[in-house]
Amino acid sequence: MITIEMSEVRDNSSRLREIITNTHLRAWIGKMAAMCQPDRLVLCQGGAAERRELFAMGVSQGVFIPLNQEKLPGCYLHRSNPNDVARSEASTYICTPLQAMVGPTNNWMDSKVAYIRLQELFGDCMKGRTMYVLPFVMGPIGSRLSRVGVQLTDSLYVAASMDIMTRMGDRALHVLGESAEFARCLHSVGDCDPRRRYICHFPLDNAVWSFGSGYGGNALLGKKCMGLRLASFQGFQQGWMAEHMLISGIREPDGNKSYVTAAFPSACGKTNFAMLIPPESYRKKGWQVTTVGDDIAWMWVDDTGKLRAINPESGYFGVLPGTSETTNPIAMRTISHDTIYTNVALLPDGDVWWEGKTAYSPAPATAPIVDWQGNPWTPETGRPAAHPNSRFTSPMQNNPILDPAADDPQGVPVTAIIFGGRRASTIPIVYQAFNWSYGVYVGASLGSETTAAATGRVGVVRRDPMAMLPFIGYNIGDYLVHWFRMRAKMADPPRIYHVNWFRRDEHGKFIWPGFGENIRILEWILKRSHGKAYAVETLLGWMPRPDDINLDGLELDTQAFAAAQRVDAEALKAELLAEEELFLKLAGELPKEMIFMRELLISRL
Ligand code: OXD
Ligand code: MN
Repeated sequence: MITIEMSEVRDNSSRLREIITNTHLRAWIGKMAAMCQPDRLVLCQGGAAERRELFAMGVSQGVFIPLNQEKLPGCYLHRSNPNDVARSEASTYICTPLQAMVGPTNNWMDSKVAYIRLQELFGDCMKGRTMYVLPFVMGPIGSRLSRVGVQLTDSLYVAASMDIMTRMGDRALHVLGESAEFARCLHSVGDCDPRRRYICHFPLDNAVWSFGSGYGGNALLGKKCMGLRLASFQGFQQGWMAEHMLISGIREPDGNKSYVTAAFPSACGKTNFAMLIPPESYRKKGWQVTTVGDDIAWMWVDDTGKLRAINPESGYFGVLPGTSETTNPIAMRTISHDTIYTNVALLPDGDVWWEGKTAYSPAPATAPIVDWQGNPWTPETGRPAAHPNSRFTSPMQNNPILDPAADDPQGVPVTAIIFGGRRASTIPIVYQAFNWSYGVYVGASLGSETTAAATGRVGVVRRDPMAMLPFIGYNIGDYLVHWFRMRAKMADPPRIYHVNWFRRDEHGKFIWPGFGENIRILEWILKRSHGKAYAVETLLGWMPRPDDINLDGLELDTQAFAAAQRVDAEALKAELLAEEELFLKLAGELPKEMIFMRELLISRL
């Protein structure tokens, strides 16, 4: 890292000109530093030594607590402000000159008004603080879709996290060269007052200004802000797609490997899916799953008409509660070293704990367990020890089943797109859309029970089109039209499916075992996509006959599976009425294909 004094910025010193040769970047940094008035700037260059230095600095400043370095080498605990523990959708804005550009599902602010309001907040906000300058690349270096961003932030936690989540440092400046094309990401934790929290996106300026939060998607601006909101708008303009999707490689026993992408709302199991270990009977036959990405896919159609995908990130920011040796052993290995733990409980021996890590709460030892807020904790307190949205930040290189193509600029070909929600009733375990247009309708009408990943009520069904509701950086009507139109570019479009691992029986018990056993459903999905499996036509789409899913070794028999696949016409009618909530909101913006698809479904009913 290189320290730059404010005087050098003011004078545009020759040293500064040597360090940052790009005139556009230097001018922008100068302007932002003049507004924020940090004591100094630190340019991050990336690399292992710098990462160690960032953690050492964080420890001395109390930002990071070193964990037991024998058990968890290179791991640190960070506690966020208790009022700052999830994405703040209510404080998230798309700022444009015209409200019509952002549509009915985004908070809008006039860009001029937003800049004035934000300039007031950012004015002098870094006095007494360091401004970290973080150049980064989203996407494998050299990919046609990769994009450079530069984040300015007063948070050391954010600097260390961006180093894990993105390709940060000198290589980004190298990719940028003398170009003016980079996402301008300005960030300050400010005083972390939720009333003064703004996450403002300026898609027309390729810029994000985020104030008042140091947490996750509000603060790591490469992720949701640039990787989804700005990128989805650029994709619309330039003919590609930025989606809230994992990317997985699946190798079948015959050695053929296919890639699927899957869109699930936040905290619905994308990371578990991306790190799936098939049960032993499948592994023995040669099935293997590998991870390309667990949260974001950028996709384009190549010269042969095939949809290809890259993961723009280089790390995982995953939910911890519920993650264990049984539910996700790959994640457990991934987070066993060189990982930031945020808002988990601290055990007396310097290990960490969260609800669901072990079947039982850790027994209190001689010293007390400390909860995510730093208070003594016992199971009797009745409070969770870890925050329900506590997270890990780990580099993808830690993942023992990382796909060899995860860093390939050419990306991977997409065979199937899977939409999924968390639904206790109504929606079967799996069905296939009849065609691309109906698949877009299926994705657009996706419903899911809300989780702790965003502030607000948990457990209510919300319409979450393509799992992108909080992340579409422009008008949702245009977004859906873009999805329909992408079909015309493709010679052989991916097949589209819907899954629901979360259906419950009349006793409230999950019917489908989930996790590694999901490979049984993926087996049918791949066979279907390659034209090698049967299906029956139903109201909702193509479904496997119960015999078409391998249930060997499961408690669930064919009859129970058939019950889990049942579509109740009355429940489906209620579902269609519930979709009305979204359709009404989109009135006037709704592409006509959506209305046709819905009418076809109603007529099948
Ligand atoms: C995430 C989210 O952090 O979707 O990935 O909230
Ligand atoms: Mn996400």
